[in-house]
Amino acid sequence: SKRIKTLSVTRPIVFGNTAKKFGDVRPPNAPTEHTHLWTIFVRGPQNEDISYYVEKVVFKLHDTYPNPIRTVEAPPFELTETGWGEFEINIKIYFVQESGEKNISFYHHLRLHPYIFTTDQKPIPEQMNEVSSSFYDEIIFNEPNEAFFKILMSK
Ligand code: SLL
Repeated sequence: SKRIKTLSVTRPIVFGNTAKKFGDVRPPNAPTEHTHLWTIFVRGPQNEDISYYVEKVVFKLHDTYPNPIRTVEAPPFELTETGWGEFEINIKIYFVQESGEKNISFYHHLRLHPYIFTTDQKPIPEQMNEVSSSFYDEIIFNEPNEAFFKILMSK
C-alpha cells in the first residue's frame, strides 16, 4: 500500500544471551566436551510480545553446530543450546509480511565466561556461575506503509 512520507516509527528491542556452567547435573543429550547451557534471545524490554510486528527470528550458530541455522517462528524468540565456546551469533529479524520491510541482520557475541576488569582493563575470570550479556536497541521503520503503520499502532 501507499507510503506515509516523512514518518518514522521506532520499536525498542533487547537481544543477548544468558549462560550457565553445568553443575553436577549435565543436560542428558549434551556431548561430553560441552560445558555450558546458554540461551540467545530477542525480546521486548519488558518482555512484551513483539510478534505483532516480528514474524520470525533466525539465529545462525557456529558451524560446529549441527543445523546451525535455527529459525524461531513464534514467541518467545529464543534458542537454548549447550556448548563449550564463545562465538558470534548472526541474528536476523524478519518482520510481518504486510510490512514489506527487509529483514535486519546483526551479530551478538555469545558470552559464556564471566569476567571482572581491573582498573587497567585486564580481565580476571570471576567465580560466578551465571552470565548475562544483553543490549538495548531501537528498530527504526522509516516511512512504513499504511498497513504496517496500523499494525505498529495497534499495541
Ligand atoms: C572458539 N572460535 O574456538 C570459537 C569457536 C565453537 C563453539 C567456538 C559446540 C559445537 C558442537 C561449541 O560450543 N562450538 O560441537 O556442538 O572458541
